[in-house]
This record gives sequence, C-alpha cells and structure tokens, in this order.
Amino acid sequence: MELNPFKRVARLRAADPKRKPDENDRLPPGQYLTDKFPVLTHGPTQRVPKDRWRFKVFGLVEEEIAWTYDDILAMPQVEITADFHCVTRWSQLDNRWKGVSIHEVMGRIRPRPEARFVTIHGYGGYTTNLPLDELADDDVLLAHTRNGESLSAEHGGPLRLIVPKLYAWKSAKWVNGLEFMASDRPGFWESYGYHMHGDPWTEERFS
Ligand SMILES: Nc1nc2c(c(=O)[nH]1)N[C@H]1C(S)=C(S)[C@@H](COP(=O)(O)O)O[C@H]1N2
Ligand SMILES: [Mo]
Repeated sequence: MELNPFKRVARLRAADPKRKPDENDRLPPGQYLTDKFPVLTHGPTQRVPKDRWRFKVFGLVEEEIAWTYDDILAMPQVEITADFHCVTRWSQLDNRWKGVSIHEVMGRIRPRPEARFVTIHGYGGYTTNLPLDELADDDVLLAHTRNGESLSAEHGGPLRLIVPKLYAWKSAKWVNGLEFMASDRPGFWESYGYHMHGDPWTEERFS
C-alpha cells in the first residue's frame, strides 16, 4: 500500500540530518549507492500508446504547440551519461540516457519574455517545477532509452524527462507537456514539502 504523501514527507523529513558534501565523492551527501533500478511512482503506471501520445507546449509562449511522439523522435538525438539521485536516498551512477536534447525542443519554442519557470506535466497528472534556465541546461533530455534498452512503462516509457543535476523527482515520467510561467509554482511533491529546487549536493530535500 502506498503511504499518503503527507506521511511520506513527514517520515523523510524526520530522518534528515544535514551532512557536508565530500568533494571527492560522486555520491551526494546522505545518499547510498544502488546497482538496481528501483521504480518510484506515486499512483498508477501510465500506459499511453505512442500513436496517441501528445506533447504540449503552453502557458507563456507566443504559440502553443502539440507534438506527436513521432514529431519529437524526428528531432536530433543525443546520448548522455548521468547519475540519478532519489530523495529517498538511493543513487545510481553512470546511466546512459538516449533521447532528444531539450535544446532541440527549446529551439522550436518561443517563450514570452516574462517566462522564468516551467511546470513539467506527465500523463496521470504528475507535475514538477523548474526554473527555465535549468530546464534549458545542456544535459537535460527527453529520454526513451536507458543503457541501450527502451524505457519500460514503469520507468516512464516511452518518454520521460531527465534532469541530471537535480533530485530525480524532477525527472517526470510519461512527460507530456511544458507549461511556461512568470513565477514559480510548486508541482506535485513540492506542494507536499519537497524543495522547490532540489539540488542533491546541498541536500535541498525539503522546503
Ligand atoms: N510521472 C511521474 N514521474 C515521476 C514520478 C512519479 O511518481 N510520476 N516519481 C519521481 C521520483 S520521486 C523518482 S525517484 C523518479 C523515479 O524514476 P524510476 O521509477 O524510473 O526509477 O521518477 C520521478 N518521476
Ligand atoms: Mo524520488
């Protein structure tokens, strides 16, 4: 049975001593290493057929867009190697993610000048918030493949966001939209007390 989000955040917060990061360590403070690829989803796994997939760009943009899965996959692909840190304390090193760089996506979008933050939307109603300049970072991508294998539905396949520099709750599974905003607004976990930003190196776990 799934814990209710209030209880879950209260439990994590209670076990949250701050530590100093070790500069030589690849593991952020308070994290442990795992070789496994745990599934961490709040609510049911979404199973959206690729031919019905839509990726919407809306909010503070000059022009709203709705791309199909094929539209997105037709954009140039990249592969990055990145670590993955869950706020529940497991970390994985050296995932090879393949997909479409957010730069390709951003190059086809015209945010209004007042847009500073983005809400990432996923099928199932999941949301998470990011500053626009961090969404547009070099290592952010819409991933469909990890370590040479297509992402399973449990891991957000056919398409998920990957934001390597922040805790993994920012890496929305079944990503289906970017909503541009002038000011920051908490997403799903952020509204239950997860940090608005979520840098694992300074342990921005809770707000
Ligand atoms: N749509 C959606 N995306 C999500 C989540 C979720 O519940 N729904 N959980 C987040 C959390 S807390 C983590 S740690 C990672 C886990 O990804 P994984 O299940 O592929 O390991 O997905 C993130 N993205
Ligand atoms: Mo997580």
